[in-house]
Amino acid sequence: MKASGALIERRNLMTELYACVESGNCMKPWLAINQLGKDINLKLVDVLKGEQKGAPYLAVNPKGVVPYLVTSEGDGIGESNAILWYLAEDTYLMPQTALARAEALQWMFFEQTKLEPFIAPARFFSYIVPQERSSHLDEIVAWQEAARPGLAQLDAHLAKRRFILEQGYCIADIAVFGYVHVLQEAGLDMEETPNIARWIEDVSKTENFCSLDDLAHHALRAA
Ligand SMILES: N[C@@H](CCC(=O)N[C@@H](CS)C(=O)NCC(=O)O)C(=O)O
Repeated sequence: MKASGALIERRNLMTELYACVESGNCMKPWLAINQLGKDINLKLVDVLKGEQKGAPYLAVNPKGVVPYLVTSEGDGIGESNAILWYLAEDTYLMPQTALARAEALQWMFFEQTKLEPFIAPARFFSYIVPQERSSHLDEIVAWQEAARPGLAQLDAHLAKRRFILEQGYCIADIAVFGYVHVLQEAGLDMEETPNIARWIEDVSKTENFCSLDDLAHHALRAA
């Protein structure tokens, strides 16, 4: 698949990551890029201003969401966890065996089905646009309730190992970290999940770790 429009002509340029600030999904590829020391041009898309649905960005990614990676050959990749998979190829962030890769995928799908769909909107209306919180109170409570079983499963899993996979830190940690590390901003209580709290500390200490704030600072400088 080639990125549409003008990008088809833009081959052999620097790889570009289109991202917005304050997004756990956008933080994932940004963290992997930094930990792998890859040279990438970060392009800020302001979703609060609706830039993701404007013609210039739709020419890059017709799906109108971020994150989105455009490779130096003009190929476009959407979905944060698919981008992670692409970036991690042949690096230490990719699990080494077929079984471990399958386990990583299992947690990456888990993140997109049991955690992110509930933590992200609860956080959005509680933390990103708090002025809209009061008109979404019932939904926020429902999202918080829906997130709890997945968080409990993750917490029980992390009681037995330091990182998500036995072999150590990998893209599954990055995928799950994106929104789980900001669960308090979604109004969820970290004290209910002490093993997740410990794992967040451990991920935050990995080499060349960078936070959501780092992404925001870099994006705003690049804009
Ligand atoms: N499952 C996708 C979710 C992408 C997504 O919903 N991105 C949000 C930002 S975190 C977005 O672009 N929202 C703006 C919109 O939907 O218009 C992923 O993991 O990349």
